[in-house]
Amino acid sequence: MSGRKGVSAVTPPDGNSLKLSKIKSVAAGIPAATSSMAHGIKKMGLIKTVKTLTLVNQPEGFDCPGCAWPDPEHSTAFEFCENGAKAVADEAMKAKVNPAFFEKYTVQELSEKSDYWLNSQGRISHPMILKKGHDKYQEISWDDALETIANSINQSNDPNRSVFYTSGRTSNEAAFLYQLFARTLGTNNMPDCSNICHESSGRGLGEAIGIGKGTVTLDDFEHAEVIMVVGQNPGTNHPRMLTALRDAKRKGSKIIHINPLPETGLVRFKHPQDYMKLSFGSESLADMHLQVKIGGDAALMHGLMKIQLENESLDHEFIKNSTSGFEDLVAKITKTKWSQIENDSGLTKNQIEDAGKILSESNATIACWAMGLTQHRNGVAVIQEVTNLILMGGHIGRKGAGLCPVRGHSNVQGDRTVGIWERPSEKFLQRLDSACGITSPREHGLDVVQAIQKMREGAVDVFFCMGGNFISATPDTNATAQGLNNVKLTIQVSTKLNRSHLVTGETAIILPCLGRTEIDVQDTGNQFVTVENSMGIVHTSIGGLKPASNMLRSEPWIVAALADKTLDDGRDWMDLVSNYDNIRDLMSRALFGFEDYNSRVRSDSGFALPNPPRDSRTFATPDSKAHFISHELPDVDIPEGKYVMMTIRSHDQYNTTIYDLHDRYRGIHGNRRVVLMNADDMVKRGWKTRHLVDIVSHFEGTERRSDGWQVVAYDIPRGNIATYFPEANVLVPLTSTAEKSNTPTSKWIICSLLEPGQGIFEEE
Ligand SMILES: Nc1nc2c(c(=O)[nH]1)N[C@H]1C(S)=C(S)[C@@H](COP(=O)(O)OP(=O)(O)OC[C@H]3O[C@@H](n4cnc5c(=O)[nH]c(N)nc54)[C@H](O)[C@@H]3O)O[C@H]1N2
Ligand SMILES: Nc1nc2c(c(=O)[nH]1)N[C@H]1C(S)=C(S)[C@@H](COP(=O)(O)OP(=O)(O)OC[C@H]3O[C@@H](n4cnc5c(=O)[nH]c(N)nc54)[C@H](O)[C@@H]3O)O[C@H]1N2
Ligand SMILES: [Mo]
Repeated sequence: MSGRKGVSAVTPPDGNSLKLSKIKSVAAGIPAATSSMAHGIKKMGLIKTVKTLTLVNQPEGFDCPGCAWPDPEHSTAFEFCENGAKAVADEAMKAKVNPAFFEKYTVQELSEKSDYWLNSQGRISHPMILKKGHDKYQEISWDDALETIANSINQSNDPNRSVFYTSGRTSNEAAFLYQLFARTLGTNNMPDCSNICHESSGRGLGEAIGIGKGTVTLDDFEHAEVIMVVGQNPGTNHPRMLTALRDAKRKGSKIIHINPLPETGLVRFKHPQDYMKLSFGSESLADMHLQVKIGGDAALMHGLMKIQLENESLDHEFIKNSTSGFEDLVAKITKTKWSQIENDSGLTKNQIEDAGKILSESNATIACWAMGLTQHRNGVAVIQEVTNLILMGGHIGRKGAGLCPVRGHSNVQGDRTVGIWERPSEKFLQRLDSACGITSPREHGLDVVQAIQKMREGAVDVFFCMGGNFISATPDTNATAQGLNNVKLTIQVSTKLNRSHLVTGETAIILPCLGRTEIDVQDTGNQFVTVENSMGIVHTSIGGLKPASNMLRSEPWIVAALADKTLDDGRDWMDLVSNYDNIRDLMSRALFGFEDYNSRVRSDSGFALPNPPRDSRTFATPDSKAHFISHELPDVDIPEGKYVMMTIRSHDQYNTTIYDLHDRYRGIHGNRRVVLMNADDMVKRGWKTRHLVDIVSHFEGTERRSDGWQVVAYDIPRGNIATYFPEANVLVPLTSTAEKSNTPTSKWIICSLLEPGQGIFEEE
């Protein structure tokens, strides 16, 4: 292992005085407006803030780099969202990380800074190289940087010793070129952030309904009678979804919130724009909060299905004609005992009956979910249980009804659609091959966890990251660092500084790229890119700001220039990227659903990709039916004296990017190293809020430790605790992953809480 001496892979503590206030009861409102303006002005200045915020999600503007929630027709004057505004300000900030900055600090010194500090230093302005044995980054020309990467890839005797990671902000055009490059080279090693995010949704839905995507559009929310929001915190992570929920609610829809925490966004909501109409009241959103225990959702779904069976609220015709597996499901559900349902979910039969009744009376139910379901050992299974509940009432391919995995990164869904996948289907590869004149490898590539394992074995020479922050986003930080240190060359295409620039292979390169907000000029003039939102709508994104530095290159250009240097495949890569219409023409031929791409995507609202369950209630499964897939309930018992921990996002972060040290809605300010804990559990240990503890995680006889966390009494079920990602990633075991999707179980980590310095064998 060749890690640079003293480089810290784990985020050092930041912030000091922890301030606490009450859990907020109203989301958004004036505090949201002032918070986003303040972030904007601090980072961009007033004039740029106003200009930038008026370009977000407009037909002639750029797609918000925040989340993948769709925009209503792309047309309101100003689709306001506090956290979208923060994401934009963060990208468009004025400060620069330039060669002089890198001259000032060694990599080891930078690694002692917090993630918050690293991100706030500004936009990376130049290509940089960290040479073998050196401790500082130096400037390098684009040509030399690309030449170095091309040589390393070619010196490696096996294309499978190169790995190409993607984070979900990459445009369709860049992602398509990137996968074409990897497959022409001869590898499917394309792990992406989906592997650690919604992979369980893709896998679960693919098996059940023949497409790994949701089946609703924004319009369906207006016609829904019931909306379930399961394992998701939209007030923070998808704030614009609250507008859809409010509008649905005004039309009479009921909202059921299923979450171990009473997340503020779902309690009351105040649309920031309403102030302009001099309307000051807030509106309540969730009609019911089911405070399920972490991991208790499968049991809850069994309970809800029992009620549907008892009430005969079934779509018999749909079940008979369009599905299979119903009898098996009924047998399983009937066998499940109420005592187990109550024990595992932490809810009473009465509570579940009340929710079940609301569902029984609905003609149109939507189920939404995010990481609270996917990042569990039974992530795939529990999503199939939600699907079973929706299917039995025929709530699919019907107005106002359907399944809605709410995606994270703004183009994570598009990246997968255009080929970023380590397990591509034969159908996809055949069309790609014939359109592009290549023979793609058929052997499956590595996902995120497998890539880390291969790096640890020394089986990876080149690790290329298209965006993201691999070291901080992945599990078991120290184990992953050992893997990265084993690689010969690591490359990061980035906008902002992060820990993945510091925890590297023998040699490391940073390639600075344009962000969504910036004007992209190629040989034939200004370009736009395209993205797909969470509901399968493909539309344009056009940057409007002057680039942060004239040394930045666009992601499509970077891929094309690298392919041009690496491959000898006869393709004119530079011509493809000289006008992105050329890339889209090739995509039209190579991808299903992208026919006439260039003309269709130019319409104001873009176009919808085919979605058989939604469009025609048909299912692209081997027997053309939707599948009820039933499962035994998982074991959710927590060993005596231990806790189960979920790692979640605060209101002031975007994944590993820390905007600030607060979590306003949850009433936590100034410090992120906190453990949210049930007050009765604290009394049992004799602890008060701010008590200092060390956390040890346990998995299959192994332990990981992280010291110095403050306990905070919180409204969370007994036996459950919550900490923030990425600080807590050091505790997530590398091989604790979901069955079938291999997604790390970031919401189910068995832990002990110890007195500072206490050994694990000294537990009482
Ligand atoms: N501002 C902002 N926006 C973002 C992001 C961001 O970091 N910041 N990240 C983006 C990305 S990539 C993603 S994937 C999404 C993530 O969006 P979310 O999934 O909303 O993000 P998390 O903070 O991981 O929240 C998980 C929620 O699930 C709940 N939960 C945890 N375990 C369980 C369980 O067992 N059962 C149930 N029912 N609930 C549970 C938690 O209490 C929490 O409310 O947001 C996207 N949007
Ligand atoms: N414990 C725990 N771990 C988790 C999760 C969790 O809930 N708990 N959530 C998981 C989830 S859902 C996800 S999606 C992953 C996220 O994993 P990643 O996508 O790998 O991480 P991000 O923090 O989103 O990446 C941030 C970096 O992306 C770069 N960047 C930003 N915009 C652009 C751009 O336009 N182009 C390029 N090239 N780079 C850009 C910046 O340099 C920034 O520092 O983390 C996962 N990890
Ligand atoms: Mo995500």
